[in-house]
Amino acid sequence: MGLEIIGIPRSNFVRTVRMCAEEKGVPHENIAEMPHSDAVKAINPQGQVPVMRHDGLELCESQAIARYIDTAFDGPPLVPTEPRAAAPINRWVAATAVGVDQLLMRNYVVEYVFHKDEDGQVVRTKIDRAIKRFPRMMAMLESAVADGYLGSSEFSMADCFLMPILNATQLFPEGQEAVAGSPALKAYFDKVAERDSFKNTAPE
Ligand SMILES: N[C@@H](CCC(=O)N[C@@H](CS)C(=O)NCC(=O)O)C(=O)O
Repeated sequence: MGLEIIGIPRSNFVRTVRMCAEEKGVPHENIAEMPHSDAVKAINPQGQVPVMRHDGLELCESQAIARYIDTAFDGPPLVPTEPRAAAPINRWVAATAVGVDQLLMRNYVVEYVFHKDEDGQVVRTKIDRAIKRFPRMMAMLESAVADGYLGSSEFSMADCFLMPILNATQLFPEGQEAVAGSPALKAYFDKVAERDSFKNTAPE
């Protein structure tokens, strides 16, 4: 059976693993399941997306899925094989999937999209706390992309984790302003956004 990536396309982590598949040239089917659907919980008891199915293997957790796609298929490596070259990529994959995602997605984008009061107004408590931490986050990312890509002078798996987050962050005013005010980060985003892997995984 071919590669199935299960989870709604607007999830940043679903887009990450789809970008990995695209970069490797691996055809895949995206099955747009919501988190906590029965189909997702059958693979991940925590109900989070993405989950993956391939040739009898079922897997959850975006970092595990990305590494499986990278190592199980032919195509350009998304993490260098040489340990010292791999080290910064692994560092930025982890930092992005945890700390960057927590601030920019969970405490900002997700609050804008899902946390509304009974009149349908966005509840800004967490958002207002999050945006105070934007300057330090943007400064960290600005210096991390100084060599052209995230922690590297070459495209890697780390970029597949960061790009969907940066894209979603810029859908809201403070996020757009923060990225626009970080020239290296904005130039990085605009450059990587030209890749087919990014374009072909855009949520409808
Ligand atoms: N550690 C998980 C996190 C995945 C995650 O947070 N997915 C979000 C969508 S982007 C989700 O399923 N949220 C629903 C929930 O946490 O209940 C991974 O890397 O796959």
